[in-house]
Amino acid sequence: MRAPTPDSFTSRLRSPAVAARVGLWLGICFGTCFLTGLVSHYAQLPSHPIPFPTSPSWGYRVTQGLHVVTGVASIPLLLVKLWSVLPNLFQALPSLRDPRGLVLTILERGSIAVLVASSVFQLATGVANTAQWYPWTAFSFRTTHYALAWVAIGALLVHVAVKLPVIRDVLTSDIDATTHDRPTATVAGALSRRALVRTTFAAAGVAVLATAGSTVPWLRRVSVLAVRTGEGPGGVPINKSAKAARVEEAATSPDWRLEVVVAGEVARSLSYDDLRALPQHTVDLPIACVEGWSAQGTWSGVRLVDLLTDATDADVRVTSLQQSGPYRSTSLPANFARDPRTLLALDLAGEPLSLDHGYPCRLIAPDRPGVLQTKWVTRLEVSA
Ligand SMILES: Nc1nc2c(c(=O)[nH]1)N[C@H]1C(S)=C(S)[C@@H](COP(=O)(O)O)O[C@H]1N2
Ligand SMILES: [Mo]
Repeated sequence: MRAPTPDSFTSRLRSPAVAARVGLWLGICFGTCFLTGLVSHYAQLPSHPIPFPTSPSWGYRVTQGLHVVTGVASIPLLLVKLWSVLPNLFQALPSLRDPRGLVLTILERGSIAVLVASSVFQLATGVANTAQWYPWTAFSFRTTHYALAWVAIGALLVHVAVKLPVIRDVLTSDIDATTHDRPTATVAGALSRRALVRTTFAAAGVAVLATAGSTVPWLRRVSVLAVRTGEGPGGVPINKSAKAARVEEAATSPDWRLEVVVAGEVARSLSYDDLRALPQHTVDLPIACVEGWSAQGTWSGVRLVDLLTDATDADVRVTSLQQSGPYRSTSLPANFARDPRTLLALDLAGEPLSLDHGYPCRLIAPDRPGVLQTKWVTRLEVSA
């Protein structure tokens, strides 16, 4: 059997006209996904050289929702894009008599190989993450997903730069123009180019609707693929349960105390009743999980800044009862610690927190990734 050549592919649909139209939207989705991913990565840094804003309180909810939605939309777009350019994979290399052409071709194809591999990796790990499925143990999701995002966007920029003349030409011509087609791409497909492009965009739209319900409440009913249904005590889903975190006993013990540590000394030690006796405040703030789901809650409790009375402008380490796991303890930047909306919440929707939502008390701060909204808090440490 002979390997195919580009001429073995005869469908008119596999054309630069289709590739560029689908590619344009893929590029828009990828770019949005990249930028919102940078926001998420920055928000999760333990301290911020430039403060991350605490307003609007729903900012991270929107950027992370967009991150997941544009990533999901990219999947059908990428599949059709790859299908439309498949013949190029079988292009012969220029001969050795044309060394310059050979080097350029290898560089260009190399950058495409990197682009395809990193894009597939980003989308696959991203989707696995939204499904809370972590099949990898050998690497940290966040570090790897972040590093490869730069690889993918770099390779994408090279690709667009190389193809710019063709892209510009086909996007400004009629979709059925044949100027840039391969000579053998002459057989009409089952549908027109316009119909293929429209079907692809529709598929991307359906993929978005099927997942966006984890962020957009009124879409919940159509989002068959949304992992989180919005169900849970107080209308907020539960991420990690008290049982899974192995804190059930410590969280319900009468010996539980909230310790406020300043300069290495325990400055205050408060019981649950002590916390209840302090002035209580109510805020409406979302939990916006990095995995893409989010939900608004009405939280009541003690303002964090009231607990830190004489503390300075320092970051605050928030530690839970959990003994292990990456989120047992988080760093709360100074501007978040001082925001009057940042609470150590005791209640959700007018009821004491359920054990799974972080009883006796949990952190809730505006515009903060869900992963850093520490539950089952037992210690606040002012670092400086
Ligand atoms: N101690 C502790 N706090 C935690 C977690 C955890 O694993 N341990 N998970 C975080 C994550 S990933 C999210 S999205 C929110 C979810 O809060 P909820 O379960 O109350 O919705 O809690 C955060 N707080
Ligand atoms: Mo999360």
